[in-house]
Amino acid sequence: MKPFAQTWLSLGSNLGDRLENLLAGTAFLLSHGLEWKNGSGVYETEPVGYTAQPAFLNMVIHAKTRLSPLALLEVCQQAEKALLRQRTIRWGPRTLDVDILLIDDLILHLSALTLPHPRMAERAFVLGPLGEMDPGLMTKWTLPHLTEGIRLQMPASDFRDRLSRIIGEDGAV
Ligand code: GSY
Repeated sequence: MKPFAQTWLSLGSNLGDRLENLLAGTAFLLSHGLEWKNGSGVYETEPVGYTAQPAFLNMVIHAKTRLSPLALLEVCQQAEKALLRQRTIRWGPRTLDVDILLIDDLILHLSALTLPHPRMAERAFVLGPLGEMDPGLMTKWTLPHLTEGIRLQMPASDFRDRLSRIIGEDGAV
C-alpha cells in the first residue's frame, strides 16, 4: 500500500451559499481518499485578480492521503464539478475552487500541477488561513504572513463542528 502523504489545500467560494459550498467541498474530499488532520478558520476575503466580483470565503485544510499528486488533483477537480462550479470568466466567480498548495516537501513542475502552488506566497487569502493553522509551515517555506483584505468569519472549531454534523461521527474530524 502506498504510504500517506500530507497535503494542504486552499478552498474558496464566492457564489451561492459560500459556507455550505466549503462544507460540502470538504465533505466530498473526505469521502474521496483524504483524511482530515486540521483546518483553518473561514475568512471573508476581498477578490484578488478580477476584482469586480463578490467577496470570497476562503479556508485551508490539512489532510493526509495515499493518492498520488495527479489523482489528488483529479479529486479536487471532481469536488469542484460536484459543487456545480460555474465559471464563465477565467478569474471570475465560482461556487468552489480547490487548489493544492503543498504535498509533503514535493517540488513539482508538471503541465497540470506545480508545487508548491506558484501563487500561494503572494495571496493573503491563502497565507492568512495557513499561518493561523500551521505557523511552522510558514517558517519552513519562508512564507510571508500577509493578512490584508481578509477577516475571520468563522473560527476553525465552529467549522469542524458543522462538518462533523455532515459527515457523521466516523468521519474522524
Ligand atoms: O485561486 C482561487 C480563486 N480566487 C480567489 C479566492 O479564492 N479568493 C480571493 N479572495 N480572490 C480570488 N481570486 C481568485 S482567481
